[in-house]
Amino acid sequence: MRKAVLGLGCNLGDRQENLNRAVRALDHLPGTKVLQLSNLYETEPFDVPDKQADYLNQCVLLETELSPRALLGACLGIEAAMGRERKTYHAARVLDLDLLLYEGEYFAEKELNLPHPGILERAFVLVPLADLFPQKMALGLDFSGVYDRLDKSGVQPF
Ligand code: PH2
Ligand code: MG
Ligand code: MG
Repeated sequence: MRKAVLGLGCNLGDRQENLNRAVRALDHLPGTKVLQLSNLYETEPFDVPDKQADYLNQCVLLETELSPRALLGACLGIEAAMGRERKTYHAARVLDLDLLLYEGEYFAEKELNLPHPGILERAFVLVPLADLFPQKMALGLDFSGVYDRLDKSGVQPF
C-alpha cells in the first residue's frame, strides 16, 4: 500500500454533497482506503476563462494498492459517473479529482505528472494540503517556503 494525495474541487450543483460523494467513491475503490480529509474551503476561481461560481476545494489522503495510472483512471471514472463534462479548458465542473502526489513516484508523462505541476502555485491546493501536513512536508514535497509567501486571500474556510 502506498499513500497518495488527491485534490478535490467543484463549483456546480450541491458542492458539498458532490465532494462527500466523491470521498465515499474513493473509499470504495479496490485496494484503497481514505485515511484523512482536510477541511473544506470556499475559493475564488483561479485561472479560468469565464465568469464562474466559487469553488469548494478539499484534499484527501489515501492509501492504495492501485498504481498511479490506475488511480488516475479510477478518478476519471468517478468524475464521469458524477456527470463531469469536459467542454473547454478549466470550465465549471461538478467534480474534479486531481492526483497531486503519490508516494515514491516522480515522473512527467502526457497524461500524468507527479507531483502535479500546479501544486505550488495554487492556494486552493496548498491551504487544504496544510491541514493534512501541518509541517508542510507532503510525501516528500516540502511546501513550507512557498506556503508562507502565498496569497491566501481567495481561500476561506467553508
Ligand atoms: N480548478 C481548476 C482551475 N481553477 N480554481 C479554484 N478555486 N479551485 C479549483 O479547483 C480550480 C480552480 C482546474 O482544475
Ligand atoms: Mg484541477
Ligand atoms: Mg482535473
